Amino acid sequence: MNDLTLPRRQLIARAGSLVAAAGALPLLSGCDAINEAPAVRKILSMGEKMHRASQRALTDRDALAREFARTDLSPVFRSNGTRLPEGDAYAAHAARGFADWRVAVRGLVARPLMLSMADIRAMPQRTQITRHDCVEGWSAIGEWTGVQLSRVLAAAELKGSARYIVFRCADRIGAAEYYESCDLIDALHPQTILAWALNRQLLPIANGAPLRLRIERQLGYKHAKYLRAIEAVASLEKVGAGKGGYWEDRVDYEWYAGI
Ligand SMILES: Nc1nc2c(c(=O)[nH]1)N[C@H]1C(S)=C(S)[C@@H](COP(=O)(O)O)O[C@H]1N2
Ligand SMILES: [Mo]
Repeated sequence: MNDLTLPRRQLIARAGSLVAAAGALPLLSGCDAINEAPAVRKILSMGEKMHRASQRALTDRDALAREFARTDLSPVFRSNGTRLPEGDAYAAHAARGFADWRVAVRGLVARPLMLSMADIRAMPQRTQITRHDCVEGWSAIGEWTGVQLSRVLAAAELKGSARYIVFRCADRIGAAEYYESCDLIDALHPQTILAWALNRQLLPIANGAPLRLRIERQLGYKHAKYLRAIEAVASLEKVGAGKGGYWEDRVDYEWYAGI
């Protein structure tokens, strides 16, 4: 089994067991006296430090997600959830190459925006090769290009009262539109981008055209596709049923889906 297919809990367990093995080595000698030797105590305390360091690395909200090389790209980046939003309106936008698509930036901002895809592409761009982990147990590595969400929020002049960013999508699953949200740590994280290209091609419809969120420190369901609005709010209470996301409100998916 390679890392691509390992569920995140196993990855975390694996990282933990490497650290545990380092800490446990001297104990394997089966000799109590050896534990008293300064060199061994030093090794043991190194294990402790490594353990603390690994905990920090696994929980540090500002840390960067791993970025990969082009040679690591998955041959196919599969799609999941909605693959084609229903309805004539979306079909008409797709037929026009999303030339008239607008993404609203609204809520607790001083300057609400209506961004065209041209507006978004005219801003400074970031490209990143990252691994997408779906809670259903598959992963894929893709190259994403888009604008950092932090730039869009800066252009809209986020107000001091904003605490969360809500993402509104153009697709419905059942009766409800898909939606997601994150806090400002993730919203302003350098790898959180609004992506319009996958593997240097325009984003396919199945993967969220014309614009989708990449929020690399979290699981797949947080990466809202088919973005039509970005809303700054002070609380998630009045968003959906109050848990901050389509799946969070319906099944037991966690709102903070850290990988
Ligand atoms: N709007 C919208 N966004 C969505 C979904 C969806 O159904 N609708 N599915 C989510 C899930 S569960 C995953 S794993 C990823 C899949 O992204 P992909 O289709 O590019 O693989 O999109 C996420 N974002
Ligand atoms: Mo997913």
